Amino acid sequence: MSKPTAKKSSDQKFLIVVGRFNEMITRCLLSGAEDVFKAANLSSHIEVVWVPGCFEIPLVASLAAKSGKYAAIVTLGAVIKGETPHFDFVAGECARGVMEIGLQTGVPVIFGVLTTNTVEQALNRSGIKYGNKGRDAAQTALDMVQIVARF
Ligand code: INI
Repeated sequence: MSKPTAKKSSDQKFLIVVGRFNEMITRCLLSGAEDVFKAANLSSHIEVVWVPGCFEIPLVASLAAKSGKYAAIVTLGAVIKGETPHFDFVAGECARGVMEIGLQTGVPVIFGVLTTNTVEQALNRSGIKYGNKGRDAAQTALDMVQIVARF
């Protein structure tokens, strides 16, 4: 039986799941991610789905990963610490869910979710001062597709 061959990058689809909560920031993350796919001539290979917040990201990423349609899934969001422990649940469950989906399905699911103490820290990491976490996540997706294809 012949070994299954990895899809050519021209056939690969990528899904970006982005949280609408803190939308001013997550729009910047999305734009950074889109720039990376554009530079790789893969703009027409991405689909974007908006979800209400980071807590909803794992369910959608799980359904997408199990569909077998995507070479990788990029998750983007911004969880900013407030006065209650809500932050810990949202950020923690999102991170746990994202990791589990990758391990269960073998589809790279990239954690491009900012978890910061302040809005300023989030802005600085979405293109203002310290790079753009969305860009990094998209590049990681492209890298991980190559890496998992080796196995
Ligand atoms: N969702 C976020 O994406 N970021 C946050 O900072 C945040 N805070 O702080 O509450 C947040 N909450 C909403 C959450 O993701 C769910 O949408 C909501 O709990 C409904 O399930």
